[in-house]
Amino acid sequence: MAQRGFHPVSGERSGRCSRNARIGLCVGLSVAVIATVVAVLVWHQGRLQKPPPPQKWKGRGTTSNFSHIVLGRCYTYIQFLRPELRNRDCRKIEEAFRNAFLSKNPCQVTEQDYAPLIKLINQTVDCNKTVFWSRSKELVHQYTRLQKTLFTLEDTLLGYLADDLDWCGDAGSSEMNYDSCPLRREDCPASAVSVFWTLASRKFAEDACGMVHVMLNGSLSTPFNINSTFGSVEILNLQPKRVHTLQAWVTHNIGEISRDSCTSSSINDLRSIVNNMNITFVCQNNYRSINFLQCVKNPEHFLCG
Ligand code: DN4
Repeated sequence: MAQRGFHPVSGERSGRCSRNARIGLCVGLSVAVIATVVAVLVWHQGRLQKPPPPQKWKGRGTTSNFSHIVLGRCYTYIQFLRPELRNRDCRKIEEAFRNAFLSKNPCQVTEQDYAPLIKLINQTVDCNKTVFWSRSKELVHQYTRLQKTLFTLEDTLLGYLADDLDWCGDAGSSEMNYDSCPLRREDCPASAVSVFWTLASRKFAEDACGMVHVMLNGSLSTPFNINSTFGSVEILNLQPKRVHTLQAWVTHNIGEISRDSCTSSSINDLRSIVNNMNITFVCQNNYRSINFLQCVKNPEHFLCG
């Protein structure tokens, strides 16, 4: 007969063995239960602690499908509009645009944040082909769409990508804020969008050469507004060593009394600023080519007969 407490074959003490096994099993089970409870608690806590909602601003939120639009515009531009840029990497360009403002307070985005995007695009406009504008967006783009050798900022890849879009991120999230973005005049003067346009406008002006043009709206009492981006950024960043003449086309809405806006006081202000920079100023009232374009839309008007 086997001795009590000894296994008949191995000779080990079977009583202590089963007690140790039970203790081990108990400890193991307890650890598993505690781990499960902790995991459930952490998971539950995580569900309760959603990321804080993005900051609320007064302007429209990021344009829906922002990334898709930018990518699509980029391919359209390099494939069809300006195939000379076909070696640009649209995926990298779209990514650099997004990274400039994502995960950041939209009132603290800097020009430096857009530097990688600008570097990737790297486009130059030939001398004599730069066209600025102020308060004449639709007409100037109708004109450059026909005169394909002329470029407004929105006819360059950088401006083309961003034209009419809104965008902003949020410091507490890696997502775009589709609900609201800062308004330039009410939330912060230097929003992600505003910094972009000021930078793009400055660079566009700095790079201009030869004779440059500007289309101004003569139907306004002040066709030249010193506070506009043209008046406060572009004019001041023309390089007199590169630009010899600024030609202004002052247009009037068809059917409105056509006055000689080139002698108006705001255009005289522009003339003084430009002349002080040692740049020649030339002004054309109701430039004929642009009149023809206006008449396409208003063929019945007696001035178009
Ligand atoms: P404008 O006709 O007074 O302004 C044209 C549009 O651009 C308006 O919707 C402006 O918004 C908006 N805008 C102008 N400056 C900024 C800025 N810094 N940040 C955000 N939006 C802006 O003419 P302008 O002389 O002020 O601007 C036109 C000139 O600047 C052109 O020669 C372009 O090269 C360049 N630019 C173009 C654009 C664009 O295509 C934007 C900015 C600058 P709001 O004033 O009605 O709020 O959108």
